[in-house]
Amino acid sequence: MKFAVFRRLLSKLLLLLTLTSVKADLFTKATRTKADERDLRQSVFDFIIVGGGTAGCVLANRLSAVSDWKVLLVETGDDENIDYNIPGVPTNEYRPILWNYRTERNGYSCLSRPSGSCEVKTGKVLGGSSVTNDMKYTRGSKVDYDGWHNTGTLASLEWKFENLIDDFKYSEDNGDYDILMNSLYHSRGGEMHVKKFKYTDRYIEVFNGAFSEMGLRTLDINTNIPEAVVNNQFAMINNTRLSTNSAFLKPVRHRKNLTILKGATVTKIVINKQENTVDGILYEIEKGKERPAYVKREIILTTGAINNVRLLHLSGIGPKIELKKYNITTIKDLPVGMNYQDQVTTGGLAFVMNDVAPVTEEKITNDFKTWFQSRSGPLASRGINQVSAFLQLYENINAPDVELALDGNYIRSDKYLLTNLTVHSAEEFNLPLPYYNLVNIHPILLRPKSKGRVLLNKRNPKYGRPVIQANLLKETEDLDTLVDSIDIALQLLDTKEMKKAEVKFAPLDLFPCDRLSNRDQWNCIARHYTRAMSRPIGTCRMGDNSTESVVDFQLRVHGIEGLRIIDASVMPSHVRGGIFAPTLMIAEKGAKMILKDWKENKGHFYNR
Ligand SMILES: Cc1cc2nc3c(=O)[nH]c(=O)nc-3n(C[C@H](O)[C@H](O)[C@H](O)COP(=O)(O)OP(=O)(O)OC[C@H]3O[C@@H](n4cnc5c(N)ncnc54)[C@H](O)[C@@H]3O)c2cc1C
Ligand SMILES: *[C@@H]1O[C@H](CO)[C@@H](O)[C@H](O)[C@H]1NC(C)=O
Ligand SMILES: *[C@@H]1O[C@H](CO)[C@@H](O)[C@H](O)[C@H]1NC(C)=O
Ligand SMILES: *[C@@H]1O[C@H](CO)[C@@H](O)[C@H](O)[C@H]1NC(C)=O
Ligand SMILES: *[C@@H]1O[C@H](CO)[C@@H](O)[C@H](O)[C@H]1NC(C)=O
Ligand SMILES: CC(=O)N[C@H]1CO[C@H](CO)[C@@H](O)[C@@H]1O
Repeated sequence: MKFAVFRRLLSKLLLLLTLTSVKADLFTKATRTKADERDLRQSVFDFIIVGGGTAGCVLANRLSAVSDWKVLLVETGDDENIDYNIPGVPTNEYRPILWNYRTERNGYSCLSRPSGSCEVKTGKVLGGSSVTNDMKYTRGSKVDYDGWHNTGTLASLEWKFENLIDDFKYSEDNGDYDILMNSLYHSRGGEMHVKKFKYTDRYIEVFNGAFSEMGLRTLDINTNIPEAVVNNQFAMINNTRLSTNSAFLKPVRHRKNLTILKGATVTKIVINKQENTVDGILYEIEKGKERPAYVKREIILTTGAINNVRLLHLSGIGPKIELKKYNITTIKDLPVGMNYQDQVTTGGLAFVMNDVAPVTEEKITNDFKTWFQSRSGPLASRGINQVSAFLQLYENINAPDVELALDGNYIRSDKYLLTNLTVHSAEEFNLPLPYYNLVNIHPILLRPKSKGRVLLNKRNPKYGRPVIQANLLKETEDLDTLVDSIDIALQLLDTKEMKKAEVKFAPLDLFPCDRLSNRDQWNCIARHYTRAMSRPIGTCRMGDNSTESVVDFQLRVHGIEGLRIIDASVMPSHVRGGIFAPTLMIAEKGAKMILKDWKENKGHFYNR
């Protein structure tokens, strides 16, 4: 079996996906009648949700449950396709359903990545990044949330961990009994089903065993513990990816009070300058043709930490000096785009498995058939991705600093060419995840200190890619933590489990770091082969006042009435895990705040 055949197979799959999404697009356009559009123009919505991503789909469900509220959801992307829901297929590679952004070149990180910058890819499809992410369900640690709380600000008490557990549990439907036993943290009956994969393979056992041998216990990382080897739980049902679109939106699409507009990009939030209230939005289905939609109560922005910045700046909400450069009149001077943070990792650390049987095209085709017919087989798994180790490197707090995340990849079997294998080709997926003979160990820095910012595109502010000055690894402390964790990862090779299974260090081509040794070499590798995790936060952070934050602790934009931001961008700092589950929690909490405000304070703060 030749390498080229595998690539062809994967690109065939990609092409198939592209074609189906194009078809879906044509179909929606053809069936969207003139009458629908007139309806849209003539109606005034109680709520407009901008962005149908991870948080947006949850909010659309919760708000449209109130029968006298009319809700509009606007999403740039199109419908989700069943092909995106095969657990073994990495959707984070499907360009048609991604915002393909890059960080700015900075001279100290991402140095050997194309054009000296790192990719940042988030989802552009109904369900957003919950369709393109790794599906892992991790919540982070108590200290992270407690750190969002400001002593002295009563409203921020809501964000202490003890006051968030119920918001996590509200949407949870946990399918693993060993995990459910801890009922302080877990529950059943919500829309978001999470579960471990049943399917396992030899190397999942080997890595689990090796981490255990190193002293890590197998525990549920969502119970506020500092260290563990984790058999991950994933957002899935019946061995099928469960995005927030599938879990929250699809079941309520029939609601008459809910209008979903796909393939439409919001280009402006229209603000009444005299009263600092929102009138509505402008959106485009075809480039350059703006159409309005009007709102009575609130607009809720959920386009994520990068796209929120573009939209707010274009609408006159942002740092005055920045907006002035584009001749945009500032309506409210706020630090929108500042405080950008992303988790970070590095390529270059990989292990090889020498006795993996060659994978044939026939086998893969049969495995696809099996998955479609019975939702089982290897594609009903995420391969080695199912195992992670959370490590506490320093003793100051009771929480992990690094997650060692494992990514499997298949390299053609004449493996002795490995010395010439670049970091890039070691990381590029050739086959679905369950087929692998190389494992990249990605040490993820969970609480990066480095901060950056997002700005409008200089030449094309409206349609161009936002400028992401991510400043990854700017703080040397970040680099030190990453490299410290690599030392621990390398100890894996000394375990009996790894030796017995003949797992070896993969000598990748690490130019220009190949001449260095030890710590100097890993420092060099991390600066050259940096990877952004694409878990951006912070650009619309919550806080006390408009000098330091964009929204208050009720997620209302400072100084603009009727505008809230409810997604990952409001997080002031990272939590020690992924941000999918935290974003769900933020959406639940935000929805509760909206319901409460309109019930109790009607006729007071918001009534116009
Ligand atoms: C490759 C990858 C793997 C990840 N893996 C994990 C993981 O395993 N576990 C985990 O916890 N986290 C993971 N994450 C992170 C996590 O999934 C996301 O950060 C989180 O889901 C973000 O949610 P959000 O609601 O803020 O934004 P999104 O889900 O990205 O939603 C934003 C939505 O707004 C739409 N939109 C943008 N601009 C406009 C506009 N102008 N008009 C209309 N619509 C617009 C977008 O198309 C998108 O649908 C991963 C992220 C990536 C990219
Ligand atoms: C802003 O306006 C000034 C004066 O009208 C003009 O010279 C300048 O080119 C404009 N800049 C942009 C980015 O449009
Ligand atoms: C799981 O999916 C398979 C294949 O579509 C289907 O036959 C089966 O009924 C599903 N099971 C559940 C519990 O939904
Ligand atoms: C590796 O690459 C070098 C330079 O490109 C080449 O000379 C060498 O033959 C290659 N090694 C193998 C084993 O292919
Ligand atoms: C704004 O809030 C921050 C954080 O609470 C505080 O340090 C700062 O002094 C406040 N600034 C003003 C002008 O109130
Ligand atoms: C404003 C509006 O359209 N309200 C309708 C919402 O849906 C309920 C029941 O589906 C109708 O009774 C309302 O008229």
